[in-house]
Amino acid sequence: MTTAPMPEFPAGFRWGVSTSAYQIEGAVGADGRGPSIWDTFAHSPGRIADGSTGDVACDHYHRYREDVGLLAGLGVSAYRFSIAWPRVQPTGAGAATPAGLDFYERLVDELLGHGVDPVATLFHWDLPQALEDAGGWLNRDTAARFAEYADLVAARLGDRVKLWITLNEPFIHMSLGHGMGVHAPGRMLLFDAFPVAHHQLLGHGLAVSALRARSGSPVAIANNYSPVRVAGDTDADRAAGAAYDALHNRLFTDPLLGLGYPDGPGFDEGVVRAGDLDVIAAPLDVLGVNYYNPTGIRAAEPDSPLPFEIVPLEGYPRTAFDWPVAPDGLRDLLVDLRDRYGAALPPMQVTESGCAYDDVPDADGRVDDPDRIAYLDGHLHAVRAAIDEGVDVTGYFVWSLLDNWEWAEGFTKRFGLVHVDYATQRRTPKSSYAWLRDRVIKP
Ligand code: IFM
Repeated sequence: MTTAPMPEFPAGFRWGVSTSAYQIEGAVGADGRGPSIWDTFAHSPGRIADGSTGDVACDHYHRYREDVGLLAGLGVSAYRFSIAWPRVQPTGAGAATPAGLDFYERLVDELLGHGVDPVATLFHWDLPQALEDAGGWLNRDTAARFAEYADLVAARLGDRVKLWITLNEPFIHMSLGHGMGVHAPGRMLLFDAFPVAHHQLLGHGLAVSALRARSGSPVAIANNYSPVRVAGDTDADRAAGAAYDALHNRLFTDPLLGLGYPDGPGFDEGVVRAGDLDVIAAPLDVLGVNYYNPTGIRAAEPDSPLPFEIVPLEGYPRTAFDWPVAPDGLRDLLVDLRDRYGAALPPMQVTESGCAYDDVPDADGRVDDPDRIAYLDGHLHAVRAAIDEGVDVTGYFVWSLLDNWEWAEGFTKRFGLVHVDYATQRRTPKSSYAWLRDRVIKP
């Protein structure tokens, strides 16, 4: 597939790919790992589209050397992975299990040996089940436990991890995991899930201090954003758009950047204690931006439990997830974040951007994925357009290196630059892998 020439990116721009522990590692019983909420959820009948679990996933725990080889072949300067909390603390408390940290130490050293910067996310949704049994993120104590866990990880890896990311997409963990019940732990609290937002943010702030005490490396959080496209022109439609924007785009970022919580649906600050907002607003070195698509919003029907209605956006190509392919949304998002937060905003890195397609090997075993190439091409031009408008964006990570276990969708959605045959664990780089290497990273 031919695409327009890729514009140049600033010197030192960080090219990376992202993954997460439960989606690729497998080996759920290895080396003393405890159960997480995703083990429990995936093994509960009816929760996962294809009935699968992450028990084996991409078997990355045993194949990490091969996977680091794929990273090195791609030419990325960074790899964003997540650390499974239940490998480090099987019950979410107490001393670290050395074998769990050993795995991440081997991975980090392998990356460094290939000239790839390790970027470690501490929480990508796999909470130790024992903490969930004690209330999970509804329980304020989980924030303190998270900081202890951060301290244990940084004590071992603080000299080698090049960028820390505390939480991945706390909005998704709150909304899908605790509001709607479609992700682990499967709670359906709707707007009563607000304490999950506050306690994740508090845990983030406490973890920032723990990381800074052990490591000189920069600290970030990876938030998921979705620019709002108001479908309709009534005041009610616009109010619905503002409510959704507060929930998805501002609930986490406003307090992180020192503005406190915005007004929004169900934002009951009864759980917020004196001093919490200062902890949460600990300065960040980088804001991680995960972007997939904008969201269409209009006013809700009068009997709706929600103050907005999500509507499909017409006129865009769609991925296999039925998500609209809208690179303009990424440019708009980056510019809007700069305009909204001004001097309070640290440099941004796009910590996830990618798409699912039904990629199948051809008779010769090759996997051609022109739609992914077009997707990445459009989104990279969007990042460049934002940089041209003066926005400080210093990196871009593709989601994902490998096809992997896509949460409630199981193995039915393939996001990888590398195809994985789950029966054999054979990895096959797709045409997008070669395109990214040859046209973007090492032109
Ligand atoms: O696979 C997920 C990832 O874990 C978090 N961000 C979105 C991706 C695609 O749904």
